[in-house]
Amino acid sequence: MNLEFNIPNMVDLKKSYDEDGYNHIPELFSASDMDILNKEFNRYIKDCVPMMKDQEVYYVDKSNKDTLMQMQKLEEYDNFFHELFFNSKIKDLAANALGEDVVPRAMEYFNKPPGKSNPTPPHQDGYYFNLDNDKAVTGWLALEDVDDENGCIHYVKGSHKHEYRPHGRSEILGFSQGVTDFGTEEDKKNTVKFEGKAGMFLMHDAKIIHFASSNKSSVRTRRAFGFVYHGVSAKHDVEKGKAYQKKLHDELKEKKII
Ligand SMILES: O=C(O)CCC(=O)C(=O)O
Repeated sequence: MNLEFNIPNMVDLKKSYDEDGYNHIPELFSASDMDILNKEFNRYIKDCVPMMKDQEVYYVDKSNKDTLMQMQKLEEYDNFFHELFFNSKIKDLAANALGEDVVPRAMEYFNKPPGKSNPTPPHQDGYYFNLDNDKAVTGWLALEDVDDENGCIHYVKGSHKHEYRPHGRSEILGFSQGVTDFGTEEDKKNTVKFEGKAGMFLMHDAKIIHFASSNKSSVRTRRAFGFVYHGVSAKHDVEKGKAYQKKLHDELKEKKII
């Protein structure tokens, strides 16, 4: 893999991860490496998306392929992305954040197509993960410039130090649950937004509250990869996860959303 990872001091990263609940690396990849990644991803869309299962690919409008908005398990369909997820410094960053070796769980794609996207509701990933502890992280790589207009990520700094907040059905495709009591003074005070260039990398704790607005642009997309890793100490209740996914899948099928 011919990519150069621009990684700051790992000890400092660990310290800020523990304190804030996330890492922010403004330029993990240079503009030229982002060109390589985006070319590989365009190839992926052409060659691999047609092979994916319907529950792994979500469209805002499934009759319009230009509205591709979310994908799961990219690593299973392509060697380049398998390597990026399993054997690159992104995995080292996850292990550094958690303070233990990690197991890759799923590589994801998050887009907000112009004019049609939903907001990302405030949520805590660990609420969906079905783990017996909270040892998990999600890496998030901006594939293009992100800002207020196209829906950059916001974290509630330090929220990983508290208990899970109550979640309820959000009715937003791809984010079936959201925090129901979000918006307290503490939430507002501690919210930090992450505008940045293509190549900006974030890595957040399973318990941190995060969200993004919809894409308000009529021309820009808001494309990003997600990289989910568990710590080796976390046990995944696979059956519980599958049962939830099946229930969700059946509901979405019935409503003709997927
Ligand atoms: O890209 C987004 O808007 C949401 C991403 C997200 O929720 C995550 O990476 O856990």
